[in-house]
Amino acid sequence: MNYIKYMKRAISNADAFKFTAKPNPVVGALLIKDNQIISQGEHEIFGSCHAEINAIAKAKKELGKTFNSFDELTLICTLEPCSHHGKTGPCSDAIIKAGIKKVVIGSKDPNPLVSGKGIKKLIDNGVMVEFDICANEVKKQNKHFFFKHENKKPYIAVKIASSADGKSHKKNGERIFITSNESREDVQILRADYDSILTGGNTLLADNPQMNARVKFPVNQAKKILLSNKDNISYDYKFFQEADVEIIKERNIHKIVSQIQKSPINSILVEAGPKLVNAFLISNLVDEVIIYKSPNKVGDDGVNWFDEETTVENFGFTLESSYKIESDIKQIYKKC
Ligand code: AOF
Ligand code: ZN
Repeated sequence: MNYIKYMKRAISNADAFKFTAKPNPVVGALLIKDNQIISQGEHEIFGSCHAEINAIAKAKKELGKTFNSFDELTLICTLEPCSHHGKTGPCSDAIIKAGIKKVVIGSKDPNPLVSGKGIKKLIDNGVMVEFDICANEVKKQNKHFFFKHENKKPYIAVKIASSADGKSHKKNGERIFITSNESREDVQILRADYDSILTGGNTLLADNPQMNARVKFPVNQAKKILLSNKDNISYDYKFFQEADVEIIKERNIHKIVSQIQKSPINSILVEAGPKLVNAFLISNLVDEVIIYKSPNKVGDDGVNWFDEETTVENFGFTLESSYKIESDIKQIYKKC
């Protein structure tokens, strides 16, 4: 039987939850009998039931109507069913308990807690398993999740707003908006895509930023990470409002990143001033730089993002894509 069209359907179904399931991967599952879909389930919200569990629960309502026993059904799932006790119980146990005898998997789970163990458990319990059906599409859909586990580091992007003459802000601290309203709206959507947003104490004090994703769709908001070694930070800053904030005193960027790697976070968006941004770039741990560039100049009383001779290319980045947002330009640079 050709399972590809069902796998593609499960991938599309899962996509609806990409902002609410994170930092978990999005996962879709279908239970089919011959060429008929009996039920569809997805992992909808971080911490809630996994896709397979939702698909099984929905199918139970059909039992005795469209099918008589779970051994008549094939489970299609985009990710290897889990085998661990996380926020929920192991899906592989639930599949075995339901009596499902055939499972078709998109990609193996790269999470070391699961990787291969879910498949082994199913096979050891007499379930027929096929895997690597549209695996690349599943990886692309969950790129930060796969990146973290395959590269043993979170995906790190640095976002900056720059004037035409390469400035970040004014030397006298006067608050100015470098880029347009439309670019700042785009940043909201960018934030929605990340598991964590990281900034430094100087940006907190100078700008009092909120740094959450102010978008019109449901989002599991990013964890906020503040790098600061000050002991008496006031919690009145907007950054702390309705947020899960971690303050890290460590200064070594490699140590900070490996600490974050141990948490469920797959991706970090760095939104900070020139000092911290340059420290991240020098650490060689950054995977992407996003520049919102305005056509307006700030002039000599502005602070440069980079030293005279330093450009983002000097840090090993290449322009991958760019597009206009009103009068600004958004440029995406990747490591190559
Ligand atoms: C599945 N089905 O729908 C998803 C899976 O803390 P938990 O219990 O939610 O477990 C999270 C981990 O489970 C996650 O890191 C990934 O390895 C796997 N995700 N597995 O069987 C699902 N979302
Ligand atoms: Zn699971």
